Amino acid sequence: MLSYSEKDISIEATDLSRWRLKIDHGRQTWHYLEIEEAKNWPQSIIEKYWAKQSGRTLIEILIMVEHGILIGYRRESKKFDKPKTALESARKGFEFFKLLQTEDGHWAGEYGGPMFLLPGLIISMYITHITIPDSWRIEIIRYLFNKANPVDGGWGIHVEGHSTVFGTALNYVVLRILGIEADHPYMVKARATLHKLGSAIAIPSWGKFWLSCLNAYNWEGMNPVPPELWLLPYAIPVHPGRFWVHTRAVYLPMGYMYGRRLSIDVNPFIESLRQELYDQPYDTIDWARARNNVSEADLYLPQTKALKFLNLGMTVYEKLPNFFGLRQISLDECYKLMQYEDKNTDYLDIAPVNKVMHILCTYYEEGPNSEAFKLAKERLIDYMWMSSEGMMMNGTNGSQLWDTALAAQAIIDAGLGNNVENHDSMLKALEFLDDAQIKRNPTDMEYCYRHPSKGAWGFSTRDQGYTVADCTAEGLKAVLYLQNKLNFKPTLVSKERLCQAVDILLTMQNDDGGFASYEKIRGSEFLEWINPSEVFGKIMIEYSYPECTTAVLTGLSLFKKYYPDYRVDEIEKVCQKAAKFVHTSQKEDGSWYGSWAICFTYASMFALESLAYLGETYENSESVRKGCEFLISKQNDDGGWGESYKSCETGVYSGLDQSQVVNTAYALLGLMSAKYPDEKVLRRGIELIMSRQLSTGEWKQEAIEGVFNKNVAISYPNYKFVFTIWALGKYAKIHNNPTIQF
Ligand code: LAN
Repeated sequence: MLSYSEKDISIEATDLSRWRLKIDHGRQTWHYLEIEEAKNWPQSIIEKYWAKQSGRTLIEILIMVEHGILIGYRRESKKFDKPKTALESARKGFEFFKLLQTEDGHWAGEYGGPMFLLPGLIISMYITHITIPDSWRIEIIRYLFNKANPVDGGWGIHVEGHSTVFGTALNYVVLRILGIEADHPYMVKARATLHKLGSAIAIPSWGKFWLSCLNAYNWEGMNPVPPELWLLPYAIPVHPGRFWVHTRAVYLPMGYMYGRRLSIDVNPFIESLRQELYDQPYDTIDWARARNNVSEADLYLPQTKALKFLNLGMTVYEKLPNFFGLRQISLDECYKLMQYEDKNTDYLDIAPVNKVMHILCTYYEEGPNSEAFKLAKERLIDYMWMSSEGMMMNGTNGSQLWDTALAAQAIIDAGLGNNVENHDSMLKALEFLDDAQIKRNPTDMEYCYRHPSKGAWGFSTRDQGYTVADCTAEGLKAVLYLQNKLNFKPTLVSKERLCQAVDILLTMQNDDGGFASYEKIRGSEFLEWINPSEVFGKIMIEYSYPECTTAVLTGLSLFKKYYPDYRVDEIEKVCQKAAKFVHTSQKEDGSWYGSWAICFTYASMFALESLAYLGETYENSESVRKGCEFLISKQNDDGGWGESYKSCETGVYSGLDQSQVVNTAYALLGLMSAKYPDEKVLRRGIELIMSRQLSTGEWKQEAIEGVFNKNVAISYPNYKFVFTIWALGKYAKIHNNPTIQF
């Protein structure tokens, strides 16, 4: 058995001191520079393995060295005495976090976690003959070796998950494409795990798709994804235009590839993969049976009867003659919609999964020398993130807007925004928010099933261009904070543009009063019965989410305060309906379920904050009292809170014995919004956060923070700064900055 303890030392790495993050209007691209070039460009590091040992991200280290905080191996300069008060701790925390702000005013960060993104990228690059730069190759190998499960050598659906066929088979293929031999000890171990889990036959449908493109699986082994679905009238409940925006974005190119059964020609390498991935000869595989074969280790959502029935129907349909040339007509329609997606997002596409599928489709449809293929290729780098453990593919092209909007509010709420030394940082943040607001609607938006976006903010950059309800609300709030709560009153975003953001939000409320993520709910929940993904929950349609609803509720309420003359009655009505949703979505035990970060502590923080905006506090609201009691019941003996991503997976609170600064901060912020009367409880939480602060002012990376689709964890490394500083500063404000002695 191989020891993984020293794996990062034995694995080849690039010279980490030569990596630089380039910033351009929120765009983040990592570059591996020549030594001389690197010398002239700040952000340099000295000790390459230091990062791994300290648990810091590469960008944190690069910046620390640049600012003289980190000099040499395991030595830190600019130390400070342990803060004695919560305010001092917040101030020190921001002193550090401020260094991570990029020159255009946003906070950059890694956004990894899902382990099914790199495979799509590398398989697409392999098929379309895009050269994989050597620096990427080395660092992706290192990342995957670092993230292999130490026990069995496999990979899960996300970095903290158990090994699955989806993760193991696909990342095994990535490593093979990148040049690792099949008899490498890591590969031998991973392969053994793969075979134990059921071999690649039992890979979930998205994996069947990627392997089929490679000709290492057979399209017959995949349940059909007929592109003709896009030709149905929109009135039909299963029209894909009604699906959740990400689901339709993925099934569009998938349908195109499936519809054409596009695979590369078999070559000796593919022959070899066909032998390695299966525990039986490739020619003997019964593909019809393989369609519904998914490993127990992977299965999150077993197939329903409705899905089995639909699959059967579609399989029969696939065998029928191609009436009226429908196949070609639907392929043309799919490709046209893909072109809209490319153009409307400046070739970024909504997320990494459809991005890399588009690369394949464009290659086959327009060829490698086409302008479209060239433009699409240039945007791949936007998804790559270089970390101290190697290179990964981010879950989006970054979390720029989201992190910056939250950070600005945190700093101002913490009472640090007016400190002279922070003026520049606040002004920069406002400049970024101003720049990142989306200034136009998508072209032919009705035709391509898009929600309007003029005046909205998205999750990452303006170019990506997708409206997100809570990002618009947090962007709006952050601008209102920055333009109204600072003594020096900077103003960059006009009232007209703030009103545009409000206009968008007012179009997004669902009938139940709640707000979803990107648009209003368009389909019936019954569509979940035909969720074909096997590994993701609740992806077929939009849902009203407590986090999104509460963000919009607080955003609109704050806007109304500063601009009481704009659409007040409508805002009032929308807020009342939203408030009702906040109440009805509260669970029996007083908590709220969070879908986008972990989990009950996260959503309860948002909910209690929004109820406070409505004047509901511990003293006067039964609902708030129940919310507080829920939080109190989960406080650990050390005064902190710790929640596992399992909460999101199972829907039942799952605690961690080891408190997490991030969960602790969420709980404290919720309790403080509620005006929870027992200060001792808060104080214990604050003490925990302060005790975890390092001598540089930062907090160490702890467990992964975010989640999506019930089953996938994703990291938000900036949360360990944003929410801790926010909680510390708010506590100091409320409790008059009492001295805390250690
Ligand atoms: C995100 C990230 C941000 C997140 C919040 C703004 C925090 C949330 O409140 C609303 C939903 C949203 C915008 C969101 C939706 C789903 C995303 C885009 C992600 C979790 C990041 C990655 C994920 C995307 C679906 C990953 C690609 C994978 C597929 C299964 C298509």
